Amino acid sequence: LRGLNVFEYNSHAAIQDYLDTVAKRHPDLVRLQVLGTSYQGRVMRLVKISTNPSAGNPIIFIDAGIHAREWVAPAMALYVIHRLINDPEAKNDLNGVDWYILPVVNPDGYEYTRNSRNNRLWRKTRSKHANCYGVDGNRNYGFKWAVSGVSYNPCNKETYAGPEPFSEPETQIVRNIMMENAKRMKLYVSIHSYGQYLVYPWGYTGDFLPKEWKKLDSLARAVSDAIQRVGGQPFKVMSAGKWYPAAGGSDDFAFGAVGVPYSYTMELTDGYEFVYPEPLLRKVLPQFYEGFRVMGNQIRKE
Ligand code: ING
Ligand code: ZN
Repeated sequence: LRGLNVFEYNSHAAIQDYLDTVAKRHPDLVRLQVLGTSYQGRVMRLVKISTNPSAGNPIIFIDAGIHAREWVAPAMALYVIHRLINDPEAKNDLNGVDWYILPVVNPDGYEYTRNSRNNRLWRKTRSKHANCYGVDGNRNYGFKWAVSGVSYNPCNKETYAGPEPFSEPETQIVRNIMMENAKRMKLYVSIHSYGQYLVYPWGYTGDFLPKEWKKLDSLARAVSDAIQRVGGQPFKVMSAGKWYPAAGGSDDFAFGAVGVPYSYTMELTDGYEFVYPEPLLRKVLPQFYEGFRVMGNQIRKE
């Protein structure tokens, strides 16, 4: 693995090196697409894993790390890449499904939490608005933007929605991936931490559910069951807005604006808040992988 351990928290640069390595070793399976750069100029690349890119297979799109401090999320995304590429048993998971993975949506924030002593719990991007830094990427998407659960104050450290929808280059990049692949994109998961929740639209309101909520709910429960079967912790399954209403999230945008039929926010781990112990990754990442496998199976048979 050329110096990268998937059971550790890796830097954005190390992750990029790893992606170069796997793309070089598996040109038949892996393509890297440069999407643009973050506010501070870090490269953002989409990992496309497919045994047959020209078949027009349904796409599962996974992103992680929109919130800087949620380190287990990029680790999970990278682990999914690792399994899909290296595990002979995971070859089944590649049948008839294309996996598109963006492991670090907010690389500026991620590096900020890694490198500055006092900011391990930074959440937002690192753009500058008024005299303060950062936007909550998961309040910045342009569907029912800012109608609930946001701050309008650029200095709010948690939920500042931004001056306008998609003010951030990082959320623009994710929006573009979704729009460009809208027809084939059948499932979207945004990985976060923490709390062991698997939630689906709507996030902007808890007053009602989308009419397709039963499909969303039952797949989420199947994912949770699979994780439990291998000794993992089950997910609490509900609509995001029933948990707490907040608008401008990526899952609502995917579902409501792009028309992705299955759309989720996945909150990994519980008991350690945002600072999940690195030694436990070896145990939980393989458990969570079983959940992604169930998602693949569902999309394949639709
Ligand atoms: N939680 C998400 C957040 O952005 C969420 C989940 C989104 C809940 C929208 C409800 C509505 O607040 C974390 N951990 O970031
Ligand atoms: Zn989050």
